[in-house]
Amino acid sequence: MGEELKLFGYWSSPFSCRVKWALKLKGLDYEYIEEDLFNKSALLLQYNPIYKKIPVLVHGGKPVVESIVILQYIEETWPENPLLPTDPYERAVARFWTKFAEDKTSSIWSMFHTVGEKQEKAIKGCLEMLRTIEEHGLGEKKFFGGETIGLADLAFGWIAHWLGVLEDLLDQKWVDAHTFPRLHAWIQNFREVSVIKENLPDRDQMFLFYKCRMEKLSASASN
Ligand SMILES: N[C@@H](CCC(=O)N[C@@H](CS)C(=O)NCC(=O)O)C(=O)O
Repeated sequence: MGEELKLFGYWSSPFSCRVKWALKLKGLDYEYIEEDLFNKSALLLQYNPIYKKIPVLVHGGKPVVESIVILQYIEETWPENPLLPTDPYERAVARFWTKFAEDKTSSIWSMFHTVGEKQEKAIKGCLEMLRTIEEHGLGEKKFFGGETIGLADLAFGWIAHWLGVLEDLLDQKWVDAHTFPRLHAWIQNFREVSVIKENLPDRDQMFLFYKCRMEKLSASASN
């Protein structure tokens, strides 16, 4: 299929980064359109009328929404440089962890969108999730699906970058080589992949972005 590819995204969104990484791992050319989430474009609303969220991938004029659905669409449409193992059992395992990442997203994401007690609760939930990944998800493998980066790794990508920004903001350290040795090694492996390394949002910009957001949340919570 030689049709035009467009990605509607937002610079700091781990959901749009997942899609960007997948497109680049597949070596696909696409046009990136940065959305203003505070003043959404008519096109975004037209393409994603149900959730009105980014990311949206538009392929030959047809929109695909929801980041994990988009990743699966990309994998099925462009099977070269596969994001899933070939063995059916290994595929099922990789899909399980992708689903696990998706199922936990909203509770994890609330760490970035709450303050005070709610945030502490969300952090506790996140640490439990990280413990599950540490004990059951990675084993001795470099990535979730084996020796090469795949779907589940992209789904957990926020752990490798966004979580560290939150640690800095709250002046806490949750993931290190001692507490989460496998996860810590996975973070290094993930960040070493050149497509990932070259396509992570700027850390200082993210720090300021989330700092500002949390200050606003704290101010409205105390009013
Ligand atoms: N489940 C969605 C989540 C996407 C999402 O939450 N996108 C946010 C940006 S990080 C968004 O568009 N927010 C705009 C809004 O909620 O109005 C996915 O995986 O694509």
